Amino acid sequence: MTNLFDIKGKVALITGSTHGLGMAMAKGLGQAGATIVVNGNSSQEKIDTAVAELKAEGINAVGYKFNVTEEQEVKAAVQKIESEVGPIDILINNAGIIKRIPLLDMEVSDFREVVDIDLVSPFIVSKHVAKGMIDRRQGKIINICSMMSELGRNTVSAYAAAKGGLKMLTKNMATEWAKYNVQINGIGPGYFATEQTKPIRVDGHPFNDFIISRTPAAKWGDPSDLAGAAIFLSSKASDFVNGHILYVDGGILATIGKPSNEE
Ligand code: GCO
Repeated sequence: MTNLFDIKGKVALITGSTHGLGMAMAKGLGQAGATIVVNGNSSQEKIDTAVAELKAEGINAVGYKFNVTEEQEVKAAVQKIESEVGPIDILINNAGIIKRIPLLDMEVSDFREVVDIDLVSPFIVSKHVAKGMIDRRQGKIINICSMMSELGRNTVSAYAAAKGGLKMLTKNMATEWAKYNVQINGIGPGYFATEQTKPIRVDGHPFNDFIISRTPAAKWGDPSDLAGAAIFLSSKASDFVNGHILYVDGGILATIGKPSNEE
């Protein structure tokens, strides 16, 4: 029986993968044999450091600096990657930001910046990568959604609007592209221990205690917990899965939670 989860030799572009969940998924797919194309836009040094970290684990990795919100940069980068590395078999739209600001205090520019990076850029990057996947009649696109694709929370309205939209964009990509044997799905991470959540995760922070009580697994996720879902949605094992958001959340979305006096 062929290994349904075999992704050896596949080329995987992961946007925003110099750190955090993107780096964790890069390690997961890389350790499973994929060639990793690291992307970032902050600095070439961060990209080089991330590539070196992956190579130190025996992973075949290269890095490309481009701004995922600028279509001409994305178009040129995709062409460069596909000529220098090879056709992109797997695209993970991971790049994203969050701004924790109450709606009434949020500037329109802040709202637009979050939506631009978290929702519009997956559209831009997917549009240019999908063209080759459609021609080849094969490809995997994974959009990194969120608990906020399903639930609201104080101060993260722009992020929730973007991640809710990304859930529906995922379903529409599947609607338009599945007939070309391209599978487009999402991963919805729960609350993970990353730099992005550090400000709300410190011991004694009320939100930290809340998440521990609200998560049936009673802990923050470790970024390495995402590798299995990423490998599944990048491999033959998910060839008939489309438009699905796979939540890796320790059970948060399964429950309304419990009173503080219950175990
Ligand atoms: C927050 C967190 C969340 C998580 C994740 C949950 O402020 O609520 O940062 O946004 O990072 O997106 O799925």
